[in-house]
Amino acid sequence: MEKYFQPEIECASQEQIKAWQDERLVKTVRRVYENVPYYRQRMEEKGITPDDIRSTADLHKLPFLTKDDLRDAYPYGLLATPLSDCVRIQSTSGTTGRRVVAFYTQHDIDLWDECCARAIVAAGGSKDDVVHVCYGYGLFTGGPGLNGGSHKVGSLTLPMSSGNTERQIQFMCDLGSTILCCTPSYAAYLAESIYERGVRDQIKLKAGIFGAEAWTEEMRQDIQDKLGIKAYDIYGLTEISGPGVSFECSEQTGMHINEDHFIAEIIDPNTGEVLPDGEKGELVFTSITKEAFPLIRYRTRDICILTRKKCSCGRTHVKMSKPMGRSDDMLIIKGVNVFPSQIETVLMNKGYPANYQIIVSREHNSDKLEVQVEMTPELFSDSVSEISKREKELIDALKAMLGIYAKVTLVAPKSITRSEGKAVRVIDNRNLY
Ligand code: DLL
Repeated sequence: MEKYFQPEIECASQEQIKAWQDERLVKTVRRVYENVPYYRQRMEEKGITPDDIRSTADLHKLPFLTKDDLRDAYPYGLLATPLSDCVRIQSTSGTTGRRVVAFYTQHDIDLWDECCARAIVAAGGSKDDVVHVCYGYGLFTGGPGLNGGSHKVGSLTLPMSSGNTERQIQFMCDLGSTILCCTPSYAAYLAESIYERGVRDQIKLKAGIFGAEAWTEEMRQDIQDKLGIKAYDIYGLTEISGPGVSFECSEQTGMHINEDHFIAEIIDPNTGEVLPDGEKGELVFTSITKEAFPLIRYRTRDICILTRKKCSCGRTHVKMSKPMGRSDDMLIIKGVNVFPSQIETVLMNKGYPANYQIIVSREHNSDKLEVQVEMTPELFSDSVSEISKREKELIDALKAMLGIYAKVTLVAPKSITRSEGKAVRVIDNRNLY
């Protein structure tokens, strides 16, 4: 049996899982109430104390936490341990200004690595594998998470980070990578490049662990066929630790949530009402084993379904479907989280009116972002060089705000169709959900 397949935990009975969750929830709530003034205040506003939380059945009494709360509490407001006990910070991608930062003690890193190790083992990984990690390293959690998981499993780890496709393929051939970890769009791009170079027979890949963005079953099939591998989904978010909150097993029909560390709920995004298993709604997480940055009832904005059907792999932890959309307007472009409001802020700061359209597409497995911006009659110009200068200015300002390139097209006044209802700001042609 592989070291990080932990049947005593991953195949535990429902009663055992509930017992762990009950005990850990009670402890976590007491600890955050005592150590984090933010939580204490929010609980007091609701008229509850830790004595009111005796088991998971009382979870619904606790207030939700949102990304805005995290931004308000930036940077240290939700820290539940002394800063000197923390050994790492990671951050969500793409947001500037008040970012969301997550803190980790060594214990938190160990648990996170363990979650990623479970994902690697579920994808067939062992100490004999060469795990090729081309998620980004740095503040983004993808690289560090899978890197840590691979070390725990004892696999040989290639910390490639993203980019430099030529070198990725060369190392893959020379060093015999067997498990590829990256975003599904980069996997598809790599597959295409490997095909084009005619080196498919030099590749020893057997599995891929792909996540951080939405991808379809068609895309999975395409990557599997082109690379001759099994492609597994992995889910997570920085706020709750990073990748490995849930992961797919050999059945490839949804991702097992590590229920010994996280309690999952599905709620109606409009009313906040908790929905039964099998119903579609917004996923909410409570972390019950984290020291530095435990989040209680954190609203992920990801829309999905939870199911507890028996799984052929033997794992008993609840499964979440692939995210089927978001309950906010966040886009994930090239793996970077982008809010339309950030684009609007840039345009307003540069004196443009709020008549714009964001067009997202996917060409050759790479996301493309275009912003069409209407000029006012005052800004309008017949001079091509004047227009290109303004477009370049906006491209630079958007790059500074979002961290990624956006093509900017200035269009004539009144040329963007006006809507009678809500303005259609985003046209996403990728059909991801
Ligand atoms: O994307 C962590 C991660 C890294 C997950 C590597 C998997 C692999 P954030 O940048 O904080 O963290 O973005 C989190 O990405 O709320 C989802 O909307 C989306 N997301 C993550 N995994 C998946 C997935 C990382 N497998 C946000 N399918 C989440 C669809 C995903 N969406």
